[in-house]
Amino acid sequence: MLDLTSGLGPESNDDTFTRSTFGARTKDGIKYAAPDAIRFSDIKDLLQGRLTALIIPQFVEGGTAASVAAELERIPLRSQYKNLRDPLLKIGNTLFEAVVEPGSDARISSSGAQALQRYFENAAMMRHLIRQTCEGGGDAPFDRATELLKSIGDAEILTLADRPAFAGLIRILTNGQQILPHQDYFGEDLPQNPFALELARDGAGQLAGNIYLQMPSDGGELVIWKRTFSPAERRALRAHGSDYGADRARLAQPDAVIRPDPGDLILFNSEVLHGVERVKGGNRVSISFFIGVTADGKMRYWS
Ligand SMILES: O=C(O)CCC(=O)C(=O)O
Ligand SMILES: [Fe+2]
Repeated sequence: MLDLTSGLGPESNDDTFTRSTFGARTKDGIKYAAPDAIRFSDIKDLLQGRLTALIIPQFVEGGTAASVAAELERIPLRSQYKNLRDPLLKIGNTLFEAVVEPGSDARISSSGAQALQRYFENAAMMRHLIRQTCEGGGDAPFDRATELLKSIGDAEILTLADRPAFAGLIRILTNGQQILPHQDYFGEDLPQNPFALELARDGAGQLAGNIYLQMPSDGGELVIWKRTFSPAERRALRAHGSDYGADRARLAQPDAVIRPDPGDLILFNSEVLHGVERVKGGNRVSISFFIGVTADGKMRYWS
């Protein structure tokens, strides 16, 4: 039986700004920066709401992003979220699925130990498969993202009961699909875990990171509302027929609508409400992960 209660394991504001400007530029709470301009203070700014999003344009060169997306789309081992009705395709398994009961509101799975055992076995295999596949396209973008985090602070894969989590989920949204507004927070899935307790402290929090490999011709924007709704508020806002997301019609205008370019890496606070606009004309392929940041500055990533 696995016990998850132990172990854890220079800038400017200006109007002449363009996305391709090197160094760093901030406009309307969105910071665009080259990889070598990223600092741990940017992570803090995202956690504390001074920044809505941090965009690293062309983190993966456009041609590489396209070839990696094409290679990844050939992997037959895809799955859908076991605990969501929406048929969202992905390669790799999320911790959320392993610990949360299908269709529940963040209740821990009763088949917990077995599901977790499978999750950890799958994690190692899938990380290997995805890395191999990406290298076939000439690059391993997720490894580069974790190298970037390591260059700015203490960043490691999240471990649970001394076993490494899976990180670097491939998400494929097909024509007509969207991700409804939701919040992602480790503590809601595993509230008693020591890492969850660390993330609940003042100055700690959770970011989402996505590397966009392929974008549809229309739609697929990342949409962010800079506010957090309680579980009860989210239940009240829930879209008809959805077991996770809010009804857009009941929400105010979002604070940011970002259309990623292929190759961009974007970080934002996953604890605020966010979603993805309906995809039209082609698949949207991304590599998705979370970063839990503790009050003393440890960054632990998983998917
Ligand atoms: O794909 C995106 O732009 C964001 C997906 C998302 O909900 C997340 O990363 O938490
Ligand atoms: Fe999310």
